[in-house]
Amino acid sequence: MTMDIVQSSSAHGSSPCATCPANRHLARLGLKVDSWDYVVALAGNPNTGKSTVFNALTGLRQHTGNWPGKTVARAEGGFQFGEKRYKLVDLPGTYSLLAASVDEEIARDFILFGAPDVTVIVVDATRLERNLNLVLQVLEITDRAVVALNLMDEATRHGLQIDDRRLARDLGVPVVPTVARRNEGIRELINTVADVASGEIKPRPHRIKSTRDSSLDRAVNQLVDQIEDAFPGLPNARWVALRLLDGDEQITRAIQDGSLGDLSRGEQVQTVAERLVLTEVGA
Ligand SMILES: Nc1nc2c(ncn2[C@@H]2O[C@H](COP(=O)(O)OP(=O)(O)OP(=O)(O)O)[C@@H](O)[C@H]2O)c(=O)[nH]1
Ligand SMILES: [Mg+2]
Repeated sequence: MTMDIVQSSSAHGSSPCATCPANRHLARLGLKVDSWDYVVALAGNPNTGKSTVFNALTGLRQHTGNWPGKTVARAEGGFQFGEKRYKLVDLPGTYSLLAASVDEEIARDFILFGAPDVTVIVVDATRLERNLNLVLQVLEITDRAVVALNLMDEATRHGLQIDDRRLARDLGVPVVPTVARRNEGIRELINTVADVASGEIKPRPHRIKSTRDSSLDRAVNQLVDQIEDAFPGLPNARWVALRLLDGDEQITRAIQDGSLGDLSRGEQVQTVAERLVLTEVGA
């Protein structure tokens, strides 16, 4: 059985400018993600259309399995756009990065420690205020984010008008309105993701400013040094330090038993690749 669906022509055409936005073709690679240039995470509150976006980009109808050691669904697939290959990871819905549930823990760990090249936050345009909570949390930890303002048809139906340009300005990251179920805005979304991945667009998210030389800053900096010594190469040591000061039990345990180190990108990506090979062999 093969689940690979390649629906459009290859990007390696004879176009004089294969990388120009207008000439970049999308090839849905299904499960064929044995190698990739960029990893893209799809995050968002539950039921905002993440999997619909995932399917539109990969051509997969649904691919779920178990995250290593967990019992919740995840999906991974690939697409090629222009000359680059992307691995797309569809994360469980989450309201915050504080990991109140196993689903949230998986999403959080991937966004924080999987070091995706781009994180797409799919938000429900009809519930913007609630959805922005997660957006702001994600923007605290990564610059490379794109907001997909999904369910725009529903928003319109409810008489809501959203100034997406103003939102993009206020957040400091690109915002792309979409109706994923009808494939609307998906091309703009891919273009934007590609430009953020390549560095052509450099988002500058607005962050909560800390006061210089506050006792909080001193405590955080001291902890960051210790965390980086204990777990060299761990991304987002500052976030870990803040969680420790907040008394987060999971993070405290992960430091005590050393499992925080396992969350670094290398191991996670390798595990994902191994599992994909197993899935394809077993399929
Ligand atoms: N009207 C409308 N419906 C949409 C749109 N995008 C997705 N949907 C529908 O919304 C529902 C949820 O979509 P999913 O893609 O499963 O959402 P999800 O974020 O993956 O959900 P979880 O994985 O449970 O967090 C489905 O019935 C989709 O068909 C859209 O832009 N407009
Ligand atoms: Mg889903």
